[in-house]
Amino acid sequence: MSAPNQTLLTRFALAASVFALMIAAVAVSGRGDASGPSATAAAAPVAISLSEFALTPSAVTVPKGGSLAVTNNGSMVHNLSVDGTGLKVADLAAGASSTLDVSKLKPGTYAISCQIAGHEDSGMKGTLVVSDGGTASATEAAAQTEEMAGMDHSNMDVSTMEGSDPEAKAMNERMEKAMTGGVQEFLDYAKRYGAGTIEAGNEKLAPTVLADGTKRFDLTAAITDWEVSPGKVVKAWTYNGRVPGPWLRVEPGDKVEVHVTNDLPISTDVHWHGVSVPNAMDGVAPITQDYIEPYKSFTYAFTAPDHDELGMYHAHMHGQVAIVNGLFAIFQVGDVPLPEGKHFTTMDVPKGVKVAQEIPMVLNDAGVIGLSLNGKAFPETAPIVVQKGDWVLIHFLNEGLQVHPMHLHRQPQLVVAKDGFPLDSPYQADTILIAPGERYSVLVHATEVGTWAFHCHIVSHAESDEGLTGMVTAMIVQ
Ligand SMILES: [Cu+2]
Repeated sequence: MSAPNQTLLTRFALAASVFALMIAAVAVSGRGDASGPSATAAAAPVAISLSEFALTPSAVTVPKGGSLAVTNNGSMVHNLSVDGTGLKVADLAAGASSTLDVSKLKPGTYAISCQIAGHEDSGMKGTLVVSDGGTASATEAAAQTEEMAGMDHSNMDVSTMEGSDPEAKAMNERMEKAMTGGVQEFLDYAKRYGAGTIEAGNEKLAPTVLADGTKRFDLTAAITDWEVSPGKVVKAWTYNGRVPGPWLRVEPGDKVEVHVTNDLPISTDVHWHGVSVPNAMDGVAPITQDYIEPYKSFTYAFTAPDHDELGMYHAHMHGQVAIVNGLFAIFQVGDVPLPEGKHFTTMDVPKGVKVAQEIPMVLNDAGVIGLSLNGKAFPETAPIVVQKGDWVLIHFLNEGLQVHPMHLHRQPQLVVAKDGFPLDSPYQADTILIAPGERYSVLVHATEVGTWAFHCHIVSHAESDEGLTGMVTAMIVQ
């Protein structure tokens, strides 16, 4: 293994221990003492959290006669069913809670799942153990509930452990192993990206140029298999089979045609988000056009604006499902202008600055794709590999349901444009908050050799009990 890899491993092993400490600090104190006075109190509901796409904890134990406190901590509607028993919590909106009485269940093990189509297959399944051993203490249940509320992705409780406890040692060993394994997988994927053997999104699609100079693109919307992370293949909603779909790029003033064929089972449309198009081409069925019904086509035709724009395109119809499941991509007119020959806090952008790489980072957090960068979740996220001294232009585009503060270690990001509009006063930052629908363009000067973590700083979007996850990648400066 090369030196940068070792550095990365060391760094992430360190991150693992910091994470463990953090959990120790925030987890509520005290496991219930079954012999204490609270043991005789009525059993409090045992907490379980629903999110995209997991039940946390995935194995939950409820004493005989007890109940489950079910909270939807995700961003989509979820429910919870005890399979084969008829017991079910009705659909819960994001943030909603409900109690599921399972007192009629005999001691034993039951399968539990979210019954919204596709959610069980995507990971929202687990087991419910109804235990025989009397009621759990109210303290324990309350502790679990509080822990769940504070720790989106964790069911660890190490608050009463010492580093010398065998249980703590075993847990730490598991965590380090998961963390190290994930990092190694990421580095293996980095090599495969380098070799071009991974099917990635944002593929630049060359137009067909018609006799009158019109640039014509063909898109097909369909449900296709898409590998989000190693071994996790989902039924994604895609343009031309990839997530994100093709990166369409034209010049100011170009005549453009985009021929869209709908192979989805439902009607669709295509909205050109942040792109100046005539009203009839805005892609909001049934207001500005008719639905593009299954197996039908529609041609969007417009003249690109006379100035640079950085937009996106996505389904507007049922966007809450269609977009987050993968129907999103970039539409760019011209370039994002750069502040050449200007001095900033610690950066000097030279005149005629040459951008070595222009890299889009399309964010998503929901649907079958889930927490992801360019349709991929760690460890299958593509690293940004650059040479020392390179200038890199990165476009963040948020197609998800939540805000994401994107943090690049060590190298500052110079924000040069918001939603494709060049800023009068570009500014440096190390963390850029991108809300749904927003685009930020940042210029990075890769001056420091090393493997630098690059991730969403909502830490539960980047870490889980299984190690790094979701919205994590790295900038590798060689
Ligand atoms: Cu995030």
